[in-house]
Amino acid sequence: RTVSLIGAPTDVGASVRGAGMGPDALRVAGLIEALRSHRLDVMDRGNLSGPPNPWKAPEGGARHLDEVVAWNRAVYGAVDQALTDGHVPLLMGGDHCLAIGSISAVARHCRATGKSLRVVWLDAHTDVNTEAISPSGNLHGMPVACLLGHGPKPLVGWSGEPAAVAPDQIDFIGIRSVDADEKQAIRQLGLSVYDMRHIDEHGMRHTMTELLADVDDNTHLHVSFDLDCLDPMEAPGVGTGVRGGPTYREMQLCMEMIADTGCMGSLDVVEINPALDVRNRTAELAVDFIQSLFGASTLAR
Ligand code: DIR
Ligand code: MN
Ligand code: MN
Ligand code: MN
Repeated sequence: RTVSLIGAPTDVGASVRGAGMGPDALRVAGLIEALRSHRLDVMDRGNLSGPPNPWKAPEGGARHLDEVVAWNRAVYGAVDQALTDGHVPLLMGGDHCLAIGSISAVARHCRATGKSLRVVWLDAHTDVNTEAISPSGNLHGMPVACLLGHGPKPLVGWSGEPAAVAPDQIDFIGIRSVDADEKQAIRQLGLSVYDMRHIDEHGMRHTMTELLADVDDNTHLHVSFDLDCLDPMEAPGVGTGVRGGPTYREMQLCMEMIADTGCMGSLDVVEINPALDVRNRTAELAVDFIQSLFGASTLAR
C-alpha cells in the first residue's frame, strides 16, 4: 500500500492558535520513517497552501468561513487525487474543520466505487454544532454537522449529495464534552456516541467489537483522529483538552482493532498544537497510534 501524506497547516477553524504547525510536528516526530519501517510506501505531498488566519470574530455564527472554505477546497482536491491514484490519504492537520473536505472527497470516491463508507470519529467532542447553536463560532466544532448536511451553506454538499454521510455511517469514540444544544442535535439525528462512560462500563474491547461488528470486505473505513480524544496527561499538545480521556493502552487497543479489519482506507490526524506541547510528545504519540492503525503490533513482523 502507498500512503499519501497531505499537510494542511492551518488553524482557521479554531480559536486557539498553533494547530497550523501540526504537519511539521508529525514529520519531525518521524512519521515518514515509522510508516516506511512498516513496509509501506510513503509519498509526502508536502503542505497545501491557503489563506492566513485573519483572527476575526465570528460572523453569522461562524468564524473565518471564507478561509475555512478555501482550505477545505485544497484538502478536497488533494484527498480526491490520492484516492484516484489508489493511495491511502493521510491528512495531517491543522484543525478539525479540514475533515469536511477530506471526508467529502472520501464519500464521493466511495459512491463512485461502490464501497460502503463508515467513519470512526475519535474525539473528546462530537463536533456536531452548527452556526445556529455553536457557543464558540469555531468551525472545528462543526465538521460533523456539515458532513451530515446541516452546517453553513458554503460547507455543505461537497460530496455531490446533500449529505456526505448519514447518521448511521458515523460512530464516535472518547466523547466527554458536548455543548448544550449539541446534545439535542445528537438525539434528533440519532448519532451513535460511545462516550467515556460507555468505555468505562463496557471497556474499549467490547465497545470496538460492537462498533466494528458489521464492517465487511466492501467497507471503506475512514478514521478521523482528533488528538484531544486522548487524556491530556498523555497528549498535552492540543488546543481544547478535556480531562478524563482514554489511556495510552485503551487507545492502542482501539487502533489495533481498527487495523485488524484491514478496511482503513483514509485517515485524518488533526488538532496537534505544538505551541502547547511538551517536547513534541503529542506528535510522537500520534506517530505511535498511526503505526498501530497501519498494522504495527508488539509481536507481528
Ligand atoms: C466546542 C469545542 N464544542 C466548540 N470543540 C472542539 O467550539 O464547538 N472540537 N474543540 O474538537
Ligand atoms: Mn474534533
Ligand atoms: Mn476535539
Ligand atoms: Mn455496549
